[in-house]
Amino acid sequence: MSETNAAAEVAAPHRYTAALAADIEARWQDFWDANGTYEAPNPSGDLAGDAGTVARPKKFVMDMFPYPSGAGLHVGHPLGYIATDVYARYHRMTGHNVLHTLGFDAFGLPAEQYAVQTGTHPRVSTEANIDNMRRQLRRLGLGHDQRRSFATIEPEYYKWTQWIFVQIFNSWYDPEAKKARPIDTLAEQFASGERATPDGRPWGELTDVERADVLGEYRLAYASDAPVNWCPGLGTVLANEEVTADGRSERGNFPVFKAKLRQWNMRITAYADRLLEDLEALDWPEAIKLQQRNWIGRSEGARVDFPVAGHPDAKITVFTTRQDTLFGATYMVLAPEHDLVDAIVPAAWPEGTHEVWTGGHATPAQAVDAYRKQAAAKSDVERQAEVKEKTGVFTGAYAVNPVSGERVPVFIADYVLMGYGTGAIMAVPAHDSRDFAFARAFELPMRCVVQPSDDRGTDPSTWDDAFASYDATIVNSAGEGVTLDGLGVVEAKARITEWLEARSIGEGTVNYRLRDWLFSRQRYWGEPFPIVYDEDGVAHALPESMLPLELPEVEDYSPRTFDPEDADTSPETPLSRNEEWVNVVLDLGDGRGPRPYRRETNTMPNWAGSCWYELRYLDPHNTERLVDPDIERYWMGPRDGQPTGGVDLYVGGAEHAVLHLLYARFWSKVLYDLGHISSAEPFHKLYNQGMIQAYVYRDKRGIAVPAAEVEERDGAYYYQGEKVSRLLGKMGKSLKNAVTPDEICAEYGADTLRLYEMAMGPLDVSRPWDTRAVVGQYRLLQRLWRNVVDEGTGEVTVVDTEPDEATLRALHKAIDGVRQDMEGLRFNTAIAKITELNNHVTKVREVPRSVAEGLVLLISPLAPHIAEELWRRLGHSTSVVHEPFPVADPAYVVDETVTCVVQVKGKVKARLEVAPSVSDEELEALALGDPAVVAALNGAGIRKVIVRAPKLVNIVPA
Ligand code: ANZ
Repeated sequence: MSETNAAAEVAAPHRYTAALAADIEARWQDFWDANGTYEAPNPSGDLAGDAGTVARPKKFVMDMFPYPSGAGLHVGHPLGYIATDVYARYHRMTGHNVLHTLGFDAFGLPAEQYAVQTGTHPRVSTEANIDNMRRQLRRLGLGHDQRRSFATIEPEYYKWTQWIFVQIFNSWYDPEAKKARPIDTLAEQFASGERATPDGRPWGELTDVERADVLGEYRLAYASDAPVNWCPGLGTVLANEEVTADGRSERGNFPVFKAKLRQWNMRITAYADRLLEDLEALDWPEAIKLQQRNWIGRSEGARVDFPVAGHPDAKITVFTTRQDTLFGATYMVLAPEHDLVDAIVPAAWPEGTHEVWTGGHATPAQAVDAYRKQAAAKSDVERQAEVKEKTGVFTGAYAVNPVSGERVPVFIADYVLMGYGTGAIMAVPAHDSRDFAFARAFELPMRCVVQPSDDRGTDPSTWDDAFASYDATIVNSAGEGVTLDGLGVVEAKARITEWLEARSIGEGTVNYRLRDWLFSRQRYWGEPFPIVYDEDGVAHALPESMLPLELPEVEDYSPRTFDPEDADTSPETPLSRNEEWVNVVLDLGDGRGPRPYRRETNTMPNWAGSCWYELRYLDPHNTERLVDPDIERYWMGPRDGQPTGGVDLYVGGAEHAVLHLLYARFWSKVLYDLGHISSAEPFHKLYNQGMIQAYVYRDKRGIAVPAAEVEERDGAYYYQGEKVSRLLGKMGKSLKNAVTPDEICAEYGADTLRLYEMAMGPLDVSRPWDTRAVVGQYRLLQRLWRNVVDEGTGEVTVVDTEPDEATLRALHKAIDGVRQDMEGLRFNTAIAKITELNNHVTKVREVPRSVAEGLVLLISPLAPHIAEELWRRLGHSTSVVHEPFPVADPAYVVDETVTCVVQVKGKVKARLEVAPSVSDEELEALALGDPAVVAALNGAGIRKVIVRAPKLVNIVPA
């Protein structure tokens, strides 16, 4: 402590200092815990409570829950948590039953990687991290209902994650009902003959294995052999959403390869249309909705069959969004992995094959083989990149354009992806840029079938690029039985689709970019699948009585050591090493009695636990059900303005746009369809907070140096005497610029930190952290304190008098403004208004009690500890948390009045006090009604009234 500080403390022992703040904050945090201040009652069950509170309108305010990292929190993390806390507190004070809590998303790779390095069980390190985070969060004074907090790694929680998996496994999507239904209903359809089996045999004649295979084609959770993203570096497969644009793992930046592996998938594609449609009713940022729409990527087009010349049984089915350009299809491309390729490749190059088509290979088979190897090394993203150099090779086969009858060569090329559409395209080089580039490189013919709207003419060989437009007319498209010439694109698409359908060689279809969700990971630290395989390899779900299936102990958590760069390695799961756990004899209660089974040894991806956690907050201790239906309906059910139901405010980062937010919506819809919940959407209102950024200082070698030790001199920055560069970046341990909330709380108190974070700028905008600026909010709290408490004696100084007019106006304007800002999550402007009021009060010699109390109530959602303390000192015995938020008196909310002069025949007859915003009409009416003016006119008529609102009215009598 400096000498001046020490002197000040002697003179002002009751000043609001960091030490006093620490004392106040610890005391009130204990009080809140002891009194269950933030406990929100449920309408029934073990958390049932005060009926009056339950009868209030509900508000469910939620954060995206954190992963408990070993590094703990830095000041960037709680930005959203503080914002939701302020919002929740405001709503508690405006008559709502507010559910606000925070759990931990605690399965995941970092704890497992740490375990591999140190041998510490992931549970041990994860629990220690959770304890540390809980301590850090508690220090911030967040008003969480602690009874509802949990971590996804608790067996009591993941029992229900597994249970949901079983529900998904045991259901199928009925396209007629447009919803998920129990798989038994499908089996009944097969059994009754209402639905034909794939090979037409009666259901009763199928073996158990055959039936299981048939149903597996429909289940919403299913295992399949498919090309997946295999990441040897992480020893696991990854979902598309977890692979970066450069084809590497989002986590760890390892190369990702395509490999065919048997994996569990979730049939999210069945919900593509509903996931799109229901976006409309959600109160979400447009940018996130757009990302989801693009990710789902709905395209309307057609499938068209092209016969293969010389192979009467083979046909190539393409997906196109531009069937109107069918006459312009001059070649075809199959994805290199396409199943048909091997069947159509001839033994030798056909007569007259163009040299550039062969890639210099002696036979088509050699060319195809070499090209496939080359393509396998690239990721889908690389393959789709807008590179000018298009590569590919001729298969030696020809197909027939069904509308023109023309023979068109069939190529393989990596710009056609196996995982999209049918993995085959008709190429229309005149009207598609990729096809244009390819046709140029391979000297393929082009035909213009869409009239260019510019002056390039209709000979594509003279063009620089394809002419791609939807707003144009079709030309050169007349064939047998159908002509498209003169039609617009939309009509042409309809006409040709009809023609194709009439001949059964094509049909209109909708295609989605969205793929099914790859749901298994070859890792240890995740939920075990509640699945066992019988001796025939048929998968069975465990009955509910066997859940939770707890994660077993293993000797070694690490994935088998792989060469991270080698695509030919294959995964080995840690769980598979525990033979005793894997091989079991169970009676599944299905009438088959005890039998030997093998357990599934993959684990669920770390997204699973966050797909439904909002539901568990509602009824966290329920051992009988996922959530009690009455409790679920109370907090989540649809209501006016929220037709699909859901959480009232969900705050988190925009990076979850297509991962967590899409997966959680999908699980909600399945649970909704199966009748387990009443809300078809998990999150009604979504808000993305900005990021707290921090300066990163780097030395000459580009290495980050500790930001706290950098000195500024004359606008330049120095670390240990050496000049360093400064750039705004992320905050974090690795950039050596992390500031922890613990440091700021120690230096100023949690209330100051909360105010500073909320005052930094609009919540959705990223902002740079500046430790030196924090003191500004500290001073605000010191002035607030002084407005109520004598720093010397500690006595409360407020007086029981009525405030003057100016103070009343300042108070009610602040109340009015703060209310609006709180509703709109504009906490920065709310703080500005409170500061203005506080400054006004500072100038008042004796502060009236009503004004001091108003100020305390206004600031209490933002700075709850000091507010509780002052409220108590002002003589109240109850917590400020449940006090009603002040309501503005409209009479004082209008701005100060201005004086309007009213003249009759040029002479001043009256002065009116009016609002500055008064309209001409209002002012004229007021002036003409004024008694002095009426007297001056003395019954004379009026010739003219000149109004210059708000200052002047001039009346000219007749
Ligand atoms: C002929 C055509 C003519 C096409 C034209 C476009 C323009 P979206 O809108 O994204 O759905 N395509 C189809 N399957 C493909 C695959 N597996 N890999 C790469 N490209 C594929 O795109 C649909 C269009 O992308 C389809 O329509 C097809 O090219 C191509 F003037 O067919 B089009």
